[in-house]
Amino acid sequence: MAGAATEAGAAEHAAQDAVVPGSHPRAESLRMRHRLVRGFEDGLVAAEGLLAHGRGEALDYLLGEETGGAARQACRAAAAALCSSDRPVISVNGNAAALCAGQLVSLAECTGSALEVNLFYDSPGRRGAIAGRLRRHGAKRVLGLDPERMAVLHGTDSARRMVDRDGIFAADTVVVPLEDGDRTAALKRAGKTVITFDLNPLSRTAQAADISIIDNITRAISVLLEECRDLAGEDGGDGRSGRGGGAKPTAAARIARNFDNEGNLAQAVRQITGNLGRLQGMRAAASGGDGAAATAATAPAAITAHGPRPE
Ligand code: PTJ
Repeated sequence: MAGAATEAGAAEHAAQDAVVPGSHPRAESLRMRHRLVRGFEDGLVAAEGLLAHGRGEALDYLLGEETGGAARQACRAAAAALCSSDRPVISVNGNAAALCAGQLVSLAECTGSALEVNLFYDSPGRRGAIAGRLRRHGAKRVLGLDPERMAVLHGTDSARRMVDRDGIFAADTVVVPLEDGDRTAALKRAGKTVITFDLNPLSRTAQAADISIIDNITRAISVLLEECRDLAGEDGGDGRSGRGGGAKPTAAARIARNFDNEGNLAQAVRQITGNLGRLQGMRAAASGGDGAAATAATAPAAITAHGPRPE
């Protein structure tokens, strides 16, 4: 049954992707746009979600549209945190569901996490559409749908404050992909470990989270899944076997605990400035200037993620 659902979900994505010719130099980027527009037409994605994707695209361009070392380290730490948590929950919004519903379901299965729909631009229709998409990709249970079971997460005034009593409210670790700001701080105040996917290393969410994966969710989710499967393999069981007592769980918990988010964000910022520096170097070289000097000038030694004010 779950297999048939997964196949239906995969067929849905394949049909959407087929519209973009594989030979196009920016095929992957166009496919992502297409998924979001279809997600909007199907009632999953908020109109504002399309704009949010545009902001993400610009940052992805600066990151070089590749998963850097910082993002890989963050994925390893996130896998360790998920596998050593007792009640992990993956919060799903419209953009995340449109871009990678199937992988979110796989991640939940692999790590024993619950899936909960939680929206900024909330409506019962969008909640239902997102839950339907997750189910078509094999999700057996989706939280965040029953108004009777909702509780208030204090410290944020947006619709995101309404969380499922059995889900985010009771969670010890929450994955919040493509988040919009103050909820991460509220989740942290409630004692939860927060993992985010965010292309913007300067965003409030990225800076407030415990583990910020600075990469496009469409790429990083596969890396995270691989890391979770690796950890599960090391433990000789599924992703959940990392929790409880014993030597391996302690190792996973230690990886998560020792992760330096601030240092990792600074590394992501260097990825951006390095790319910009290379570009400036190329320009200078093309116009006969000193490219090497220009590159060095634009790649300061100690960049912190706290330079410009986060939005
Ligand atoms: O579905 P809803 O109602 O919950 O609304 C979802 C959006 C995304 C509209 C809402 O959360 C929002 O407005 O978010 P923001 O404030 O635009 O923040 C989203 C963050 O995600 C920004 O920092 C973007 O750079 C980043 N982002 C956008 N696309 C991606 C991304 N990060 C990773 N992968 C992406 N594909």
